[in-house]
Amino acid sequence: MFSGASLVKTSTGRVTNKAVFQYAFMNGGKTAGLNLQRGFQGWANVPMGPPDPIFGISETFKKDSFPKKINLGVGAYRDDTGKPYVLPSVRTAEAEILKQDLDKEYLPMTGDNSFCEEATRMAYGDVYDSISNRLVAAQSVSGTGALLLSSRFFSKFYPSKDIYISNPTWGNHKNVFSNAGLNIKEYRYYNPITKGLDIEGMLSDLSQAPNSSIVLLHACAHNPTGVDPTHAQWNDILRVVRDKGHFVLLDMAYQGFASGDFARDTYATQLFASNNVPMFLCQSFAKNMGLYGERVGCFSSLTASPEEAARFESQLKILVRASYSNPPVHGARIARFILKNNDLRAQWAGEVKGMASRIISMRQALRSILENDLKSKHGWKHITDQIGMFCYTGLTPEQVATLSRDYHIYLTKNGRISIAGINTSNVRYLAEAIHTVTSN
Ligand code: PLA
Repeated sequence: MFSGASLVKTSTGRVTNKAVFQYAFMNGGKTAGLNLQRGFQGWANVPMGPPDPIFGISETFKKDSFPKKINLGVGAYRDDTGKPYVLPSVRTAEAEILKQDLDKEYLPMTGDNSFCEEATRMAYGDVYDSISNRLVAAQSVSGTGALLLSSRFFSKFYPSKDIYISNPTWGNHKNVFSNAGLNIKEYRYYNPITKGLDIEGMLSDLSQAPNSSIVLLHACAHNPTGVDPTHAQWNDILRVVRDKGHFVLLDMAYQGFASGDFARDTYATQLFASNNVPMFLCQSFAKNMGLYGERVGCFSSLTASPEEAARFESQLKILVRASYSNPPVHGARIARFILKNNDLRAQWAGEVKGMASRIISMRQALRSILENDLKSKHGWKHITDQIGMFCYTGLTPEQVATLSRDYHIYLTKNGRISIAGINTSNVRYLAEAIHTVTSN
């Protein structure tokens, strides 16, 4: 590999010893074909990365030509014919917006303020009016974008760099926060034996975490487990968080999907906000408005005073400006239109209830076929106990692999299935496949 060093003396002399040495090293010493006029010689040092555990499944699914294939990987709602669903309220809002012949000017760095106001009012519910003068909100690039802003703010300004996430959690949490240089720590959350919440483990881990740690909590409809704390358990979590002075990051990607009712899903948000816990909230309208690819979300920070809010907002703008300058306009217009129009908003609430109900009926159908028709010797009560879009089935990675290889049924390796991908036409095929792979 030292052969690179002898190549330094070029006619132009522009290539440094170091650059040539690195290139020679990367190529195992082979320097043939080097264009010595250029400093950069290609991405030979970039290793092949693994496919995304969730979106990678959608790519594999698309390539599969088997007619009965089922995608239970990504949490994207499908109607009972298996088709993506654009909410009628969204269609109406879009048509009305089109009639207004609006321009395409830049939004402010914090986005559509009127959308942010409606979004946060919906998430903080009755508490909103008492906190609005010290709440800083910014339209974000959906829920992930809100998490990204959180991560950047923590890395720049928060004293502790330890973030506690539930075990298990949505896989991308780790990526977002470790990319920002934070240390990922886990707290116990799910008990595989009871298939429910390990509240003792969770409270104990949060108590043992250093004071002022960041704690990421799912506001409702926990992904991937479908297991949420009860109100009493949320109160216990609040107690520990306050005792320890932890900072709460609430990820709210599924408002409306836990109970079918937006207001009922705000328990955690209202609890922390009304107790003045320092917190960030990351909202997504991907699932509840079906605006997935439009990337509509809201980041908000509950600060201690209007003066602190002003300082926080000034830094948030600087962060946004350097990241993507300002957020996209179309999706936020749709969401704002629905949120500000009483009739359409009521219609939307009905549509979300409809999606939540169809998911519940698919949970019941899957469990019933497994238990009553196929007489599975395993217990499947957790399918109907768990809530939201997902069921954490308990299937092993091997069983998951068999399902995709032999049955063309795709789900994440951790055994999570998106119930929204099940319908009356495929539920029996799915149940039979699950029964077969769990019978051996
Ligand atoms: N937070 C949680 C807990 C999520 O489950 C998801 C999406 C997001 C945030 C981000 O969503 P957004 O950026 O689209 O608003 N989780 C999906 C999709 C639905 C994904 O992996 O990106 C999932 O299948 O888990």
